[in-house]
Amino acid sequence: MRLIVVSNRVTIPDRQEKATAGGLAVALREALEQHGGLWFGWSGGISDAAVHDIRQIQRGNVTYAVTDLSEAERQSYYLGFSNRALWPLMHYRLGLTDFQRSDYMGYLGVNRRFARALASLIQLDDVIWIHDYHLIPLAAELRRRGVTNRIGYFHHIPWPSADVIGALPFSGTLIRTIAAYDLVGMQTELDVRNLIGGLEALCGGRRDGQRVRVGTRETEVQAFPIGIDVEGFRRLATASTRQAPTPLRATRESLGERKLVVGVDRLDYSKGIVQRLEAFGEFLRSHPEHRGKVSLLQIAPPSRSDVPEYAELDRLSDEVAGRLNAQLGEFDWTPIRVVKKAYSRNALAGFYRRAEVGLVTPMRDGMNLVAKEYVAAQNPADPGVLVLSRFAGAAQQMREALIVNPYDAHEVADAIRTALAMPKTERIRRFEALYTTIAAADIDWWTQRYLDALTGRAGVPGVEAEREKPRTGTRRPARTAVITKRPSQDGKSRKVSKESPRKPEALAASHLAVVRP
Ligand code: ADQ
Repeated sequence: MRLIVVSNRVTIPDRQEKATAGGLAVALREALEQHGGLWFGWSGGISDAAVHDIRQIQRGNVTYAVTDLSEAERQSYYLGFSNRALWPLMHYRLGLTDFQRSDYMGYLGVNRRFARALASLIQLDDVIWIHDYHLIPLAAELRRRGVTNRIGYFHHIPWPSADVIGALPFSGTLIRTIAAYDLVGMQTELDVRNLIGGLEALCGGRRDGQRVRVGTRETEVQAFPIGIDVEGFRRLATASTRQAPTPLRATRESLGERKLVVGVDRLDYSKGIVQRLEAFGEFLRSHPEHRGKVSLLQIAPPSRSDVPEYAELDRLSDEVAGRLNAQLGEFDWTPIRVVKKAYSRNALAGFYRRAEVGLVTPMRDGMNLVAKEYVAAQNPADPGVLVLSRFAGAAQQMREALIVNPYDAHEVADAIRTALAMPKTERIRRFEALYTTIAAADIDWWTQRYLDALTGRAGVPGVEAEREKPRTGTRRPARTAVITKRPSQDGKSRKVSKESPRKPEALAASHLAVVRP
């Protein structure tokens, strides 16, 4: 079997990239290396000759096949339909959803062009794994060209109910194309239910357990909550205490004894950054004893700045932080620091570890990897506390976080106070439970479980048992919940064999429940 991964953006690895790439990019690359494969998508570049030009670059046994977009395609497919219609709609923000017919046509056009190019590269035994909302109709376009291979889709962001999706013009036609996939992966059980409900309500689909029949096609919809490279992140964070990257050293020096609350997000309205700043202001107003003793560091690199809503958010976050600092700050204490740049993964790991509170309060999020990174980075002997929005997919797994409603500034403010005052034994208890959960369902577990389901290997006798054995020569041994790693109080991790209290499969079932530019 050869694996083909398709995603909106493809980054071709160079020597440096390994250190900066996110867990998902690395995990997908490893899956491709394991099977030999092809990664197809947009190069990130713009050129007028886009229509004909597919560049293939070989790295080991992985081929990267990329194409540029024309400026018109970038405007309609990427900035327009993907990021001004689908993104807000999928995040339950109907008011921000801007539908233009010409954008939708551009979106369909790019999917058609990708399908034409990809179809010529597909071999008989290839398994194709398509990622995210930019590419929903891609499988249908491939089927029209006679591709009969197994094709899977993973949807990284939330999927709202039929009522919300139904507001999008042509939503029935678009969603119907989902049925061209053999397997559709969602982050949570709520997303699964919403998608199946949408297929029933808008496309006349008929449900049979986890399978839905639409017309002549049948597709399977399942939750696969995405994880991170927990062990790798833990190692980065531990290393940061010995050898701190420069930004971290400077932050430590300027903070002194002060406590730190940290937020890390792309600058995106779905992440609730402005609401979080206001909640921190509320915390300082209602608990004045903390003034001068704690600061919020919000790291928020701008993304999609060409979309007006993002430019407005950029302005608003500066304004709110400036106002709160002016109202509440002292000559020797700045309550809120907003830093709008990207950091290396080791610097991020170090910031997380230094912070007594991780503030992850999106208004809506498919999963939210920052919540998992924050936990992975903690010192097991003296961990910080995660405050987590109930509207992040991660909240379905990470029950021992302080779960909050991000729309309620008072509730978030109270949670910050509770987190800062939490006794060490309680912090350790919560941390250990959270760490066990995220280590059991890490990024390798996710990739393997999805590919097993897509290739039909899931449930085949012997496959599970084989996966429980540590695989020699790989980065991380645990594929299932049964064997996992737990950090000991000395900061080193040791392997624990146990009957997991929460097998990931059970987690996914029990919940109502590619780093992108
Ligand atoms: P995103 O919306 O990009 O992903 P998220 O899950 O939070 O959101 O992942 C962001 C990643 O970017 C994290 O790994 C984080 O460390 C990194 N990052 C953020 N700020 C950074 C900075 N300043 N410097 C360096 N790195 C930074 C989408 C969905 C999510 C889903 C993921 C994966 O919106 O809900 O969890 O896909 O499926």
